[in-house]
Amino acid sequence: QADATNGNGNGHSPYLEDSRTGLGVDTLKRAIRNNLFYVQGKFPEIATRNDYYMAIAYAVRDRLLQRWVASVKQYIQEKHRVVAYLSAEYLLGPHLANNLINLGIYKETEQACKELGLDLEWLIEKEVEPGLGNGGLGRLAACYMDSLATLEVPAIGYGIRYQFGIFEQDIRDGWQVEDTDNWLRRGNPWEIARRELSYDIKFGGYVQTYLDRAGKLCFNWIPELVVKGVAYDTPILGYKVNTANTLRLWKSEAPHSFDFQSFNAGDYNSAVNSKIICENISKVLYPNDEQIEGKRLRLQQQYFFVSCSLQDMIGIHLRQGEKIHDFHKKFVVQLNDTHPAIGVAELMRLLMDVHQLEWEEAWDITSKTFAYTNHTLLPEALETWDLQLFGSVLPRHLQLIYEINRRFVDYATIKLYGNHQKISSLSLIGEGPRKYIKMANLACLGSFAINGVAALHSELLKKTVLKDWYELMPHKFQNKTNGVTPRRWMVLANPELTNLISGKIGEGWIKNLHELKQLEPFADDPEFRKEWMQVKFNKKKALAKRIKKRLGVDVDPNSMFDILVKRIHEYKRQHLKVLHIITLYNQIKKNPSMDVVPRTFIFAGKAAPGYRKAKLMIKLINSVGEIVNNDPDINGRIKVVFYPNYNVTNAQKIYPAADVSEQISTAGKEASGTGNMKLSLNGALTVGTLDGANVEIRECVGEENFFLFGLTADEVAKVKSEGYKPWDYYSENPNLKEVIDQINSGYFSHLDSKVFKELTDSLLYDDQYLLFADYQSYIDTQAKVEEAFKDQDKWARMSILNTARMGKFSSDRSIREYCDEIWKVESVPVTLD
Ligand code: B1N
Repeated sequence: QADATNGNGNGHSPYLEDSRTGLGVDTLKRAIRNNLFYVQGKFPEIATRNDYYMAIAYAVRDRLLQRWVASVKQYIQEKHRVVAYLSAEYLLGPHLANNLINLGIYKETEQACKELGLDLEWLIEKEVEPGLGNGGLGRLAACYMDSLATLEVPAIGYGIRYQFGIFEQDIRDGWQVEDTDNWLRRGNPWEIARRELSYDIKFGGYVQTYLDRAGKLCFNWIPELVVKGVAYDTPILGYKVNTANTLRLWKSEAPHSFDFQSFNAGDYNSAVNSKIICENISKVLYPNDEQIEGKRLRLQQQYFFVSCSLQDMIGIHLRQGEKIHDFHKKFVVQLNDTHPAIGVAELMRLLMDVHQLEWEEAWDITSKTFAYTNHTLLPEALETWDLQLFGSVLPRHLQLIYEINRRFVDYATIKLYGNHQKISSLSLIGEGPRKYIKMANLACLGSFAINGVAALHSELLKKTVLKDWYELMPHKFQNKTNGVTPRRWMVLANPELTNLISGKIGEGWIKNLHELKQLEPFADDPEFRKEWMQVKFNKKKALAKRIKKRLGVDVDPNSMFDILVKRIHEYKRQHLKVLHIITLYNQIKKNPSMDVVPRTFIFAGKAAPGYRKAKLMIKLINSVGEIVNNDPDINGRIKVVFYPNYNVTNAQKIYPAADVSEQISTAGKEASGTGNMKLSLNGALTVGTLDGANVEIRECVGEENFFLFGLTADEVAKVKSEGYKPWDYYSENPNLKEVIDQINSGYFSHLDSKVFKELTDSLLYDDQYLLFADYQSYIDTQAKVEEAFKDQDKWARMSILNTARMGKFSSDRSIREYCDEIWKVESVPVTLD
């Protein structure tokens, strides 16, 4: 038999590879066949596509487990310092292909499948991705988990195992329709339930105060509800290393499957009810990106996963025979925005009420444990909790926050010599018609480091929302510019470009993205440019095929693919893009024979279900598309497409096909952006404002390879302070006026002039995000884009230089900086025995 392999499947080794760890083709074949039989209980004649997917997934999982067990074993035995990343969201994307790449067995598995008569790619497409996040923040957490493992840093990601992730989006009659995301429907081969790892989490009730025998004041929290949190672990493997870290997500359950007291008393309904209430906590992800909803359930979710996680960390620490006093030496806890900021009060509670430490020591440990990343300046995204609501869910934490605040205000009063305005802005508690808790302030006070996610964002933080904190504690403030993992966003999403690049400069860039710099000389090589553009064309052709299949719309892969994909939000200004499209449309209508570069405008993104204007923006895009795509005067020269259900899976198909990357937020509003990085890495040229990480991308790729437009953040602030009047721009710019009047006339809505009124009125009379102020600059810049695209050779050069100069934007670089400058953790190479 050809089962004896040496890991390359060539059968020359004298020993038989273990079918659960071996990496050779023959061994993989054997593993897949075995799994089909012993895990799925099927044989080839009756196996479904899903059976085969599962058989392969379990084969890969076995190989992950070997590395995972080795990693955990080594961390425990050698007592390493560990990073705990706390995030309410992880937008992982499909696992199978990523794990094959990181294991280094994509080719071997492809071959094994082929020999079994299977198409690996077809099976990969079968995977339902875990959509446990909204957008950039959740995806960043996923990239960071990949980089932590790749850099061999001991780390645990903690979060929530939502039963339903981000909703699935469908478009009907141009409108967004939401459907539930039942991602666990067919089971999840990538997780391992850890039934034995569970914690009781209390909610509501009241706090008893008493003196113990030594006369010490003690607090006893008597809850109204107790929920059990059960750990579900997903191994996260690094790229071509043995390190596999843990992503530990908590599922909420009832402590007993029934409330037997009620059940025996005949109250069946209330018995079942309590089970439902408990399970509700991890039931569904809140689909609001950067728009907080002060709902009780959301606070319960936050506390639930944070308390489980901190109890888990303390357990790990104490089981290693260490002292509670050294907790902050074992763990550093990164707060991914304020969603887990309740951890500051919870660690105080655990240290004092459970582990009997005194206040001073508990605070010393707590404030050496946490670090806080801020992800937004938008006022509507800054979390606050109504104090009454907060107290009814977390009565003990309310007491603790009052005490933390009392001590802090005393300190601040002396430091600030009684500057009341400043002190009240720094206070953890806001006053108004109703009192509220300010989570950003709790995070700032309880953390030893505070960082923004791009250079501009970190500067603006210090000047605006966190100004008072910066002045009081400047030493805490840092910048950590975001990054993305080249494994998923190049190697996996764009194997063709990966091969082209590696053929010239080797594979080192996959782990050290700065090496892409070596591509620069090839930008002058006509042969390389041709190959480069051929890869781009093939990716465009593949996307065009998907568009045809999904939407029935024909798009020409020779046209410029102009791409705007991200969550739908007014500040991201998808409607500015629409104004450009209509302007172009009007130009062609007036001069149908004009020489215009054919363009395909591709939009994608979800709107929060309760965000009316965002949903209206989707309708507007589709309505404009319907007219433009079918107008004989246009004759297919411009096409508008809204690709439904933007998620990681679809993003992997879209980025590689982009010629133009639209990054057009109002300057000062997008904290960083990460889609901007993925697009440029895949050779798209950016049209962008000086916002978020665009600023740094432009610095790196060179201003001659970036299409800049619009006001700067400072100018935006100035225009606003001087009393911005959008109407003036409207009345003074005939093209703009024509576009707005046309939308208002019902031209794109079957003559119904009311459909888009909410949107056009908000532009004409408010225009918070300064679309009108940036309109002409945007139109002029788009004309330059068009000119540049006409010279395909020059375009190819610019495209290559974009990729070649993206080295900085690897999440490996970001994580290195976090490790060195915040976490103070070191790499631990894992050895397999
Ligand atoms: O975080 C990303 C950044 O690249 C984006 O610029 C930023 O918009 C995004 C509340 C958020 N900020 N805030 C959120 C998400 C969910 C939620 O419930 C806020 N997302 C961002 C990564 O740094």
